[in-house]
Amino acid sequence: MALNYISAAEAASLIKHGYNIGLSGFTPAGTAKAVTAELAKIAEAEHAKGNPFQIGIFTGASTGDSCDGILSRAKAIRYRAPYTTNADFRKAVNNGEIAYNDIHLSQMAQEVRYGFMGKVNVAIIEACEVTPDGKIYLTAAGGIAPTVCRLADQIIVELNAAHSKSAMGLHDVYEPLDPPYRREIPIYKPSDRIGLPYIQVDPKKIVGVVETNWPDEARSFAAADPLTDKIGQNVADMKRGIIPPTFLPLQSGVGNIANAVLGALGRDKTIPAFEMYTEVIQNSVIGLIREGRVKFGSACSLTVTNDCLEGIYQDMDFFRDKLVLRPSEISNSPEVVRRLGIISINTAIEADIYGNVNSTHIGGTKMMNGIGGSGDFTRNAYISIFTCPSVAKEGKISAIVPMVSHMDHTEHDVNIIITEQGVADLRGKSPKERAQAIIENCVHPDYKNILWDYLKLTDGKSQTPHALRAALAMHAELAKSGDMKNVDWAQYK
Ligand code: 0RQ
Repeated sequence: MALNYISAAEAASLIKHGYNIGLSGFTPAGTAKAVTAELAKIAEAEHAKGNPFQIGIFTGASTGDSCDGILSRAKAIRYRAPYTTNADFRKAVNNGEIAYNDIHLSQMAQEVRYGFMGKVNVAIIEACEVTPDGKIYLTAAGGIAPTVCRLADQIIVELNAAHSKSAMGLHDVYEPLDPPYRREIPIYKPSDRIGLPYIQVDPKKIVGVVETNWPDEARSFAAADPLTDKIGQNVADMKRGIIPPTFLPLQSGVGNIANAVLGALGRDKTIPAFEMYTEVIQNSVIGLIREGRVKFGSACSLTVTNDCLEGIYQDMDFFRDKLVLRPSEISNSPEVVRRLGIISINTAIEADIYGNVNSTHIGGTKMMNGIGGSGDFTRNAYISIFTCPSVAKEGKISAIVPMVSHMDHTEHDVNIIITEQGVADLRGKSPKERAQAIIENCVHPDYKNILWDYLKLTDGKSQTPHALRAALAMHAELAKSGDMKNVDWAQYK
């Protein structure tokens, strides 16, 4: 059956008000771009005529500006799941304009399959190749593409020449059966391949192929600075402990700190060359693969700068047996993470003195990005680590507080907290012992006495001592005076 080549505008016109669209991609890597940009124009035109036009978006993780950004500004999104990083989307969510369902990334594909979010009407899939018999070769990310391709009534392929056809073979496409028929996911080491290098779809469902040449919209990272370097070094220094001599596969979150942490781990030659079983591969990991410090990378996406991606495509003969991209429910599978014994490293917005972590909300109410894959890895890791600078906003905010204003990762799941000040190893400790370790090692000097004084307000004896009226007083003080340091415990005595 011949493929039907159409324009991005023609493809967008197939998407109607009220539809749910399923997108390829995970972070700005591998996501649809051209059709969503045209869809925003349709939404704006309909709104100008006084007609409603809004859709639901199901995807792997964040997308780029040409999806979440453009569609948010066009007020074209009714519902979206999961993780996003776009500032305009964030603004719309916190203004109450978009229903945002922030779920664990490993659960996204199965919740769509279970029907929890409604029907997938159209899938838009970025590909580096598509064949008339329905083989779709993905680009820089796996995401939930296999699932939305299978469930959607119609598939639009964005055939993007900015991705080299040498990406063919990078993917290992595997979709588990749903309960009660699900079996184990047979991955026993990060490099195991268990599926196909393409998504096989019914070619009759491919309603159009849109040819584009649109590079991924991944952010570039700030160069490591003394603060991120110190955090990275603190992570490298905590390798002591009960880790097998062969070391264990690493997962690392996304962002400047994560990038710096990987850089520091790579430089520390007392750590043997290691493997990654992670969701996102950033620039630093590609450098470490080239240097032989990382032996293998299993991930959901190559969230790298475009020059770095170009370098990988050009050196595919070198990278082919050192990288694999998987759907997010496999890259982040709790079953596989627990089996392999992953060391997970993610970034906190804030942590409390007992080890609970807030990864998603500013001041307890405003969404930042979302939980991403941090929960998939943290709860199931061999060792779970959270890093963050000890203070934010020129020192007016302490990242360590008496009680987190929103909780994503509980004290039961968090093993180690690391700031530029030092390392709090919480393994094997009771809550009261954890509080001592966290305040002593991780808190900024400006806040140490404030937190010791908070503990004096408690009975000091309970399993988890709190003075409940004062537990969020540092947040309340920030809202009132703009500086947590002004908190006055006297009123809570
Ligand atoms: O504000 O943007 O105004 O400067 O939060 O903080 O320090 O730049 O750190 O970019 O690495 O993001 C947790 C959000 C950190 C991210 C989070 C302010 C701070 C700054 C950003 P500005 P930084 P990063 C992998 C795994 C959750 C999901 C996850 C994230 C802005 O890492 O989304 O881990 N993680 N997924 O000033 C108020 C505080 C603050 C604060 C920082 N306590 N109070 N503001 N900020 N701490 C990803 C995937 O799953 C795909």
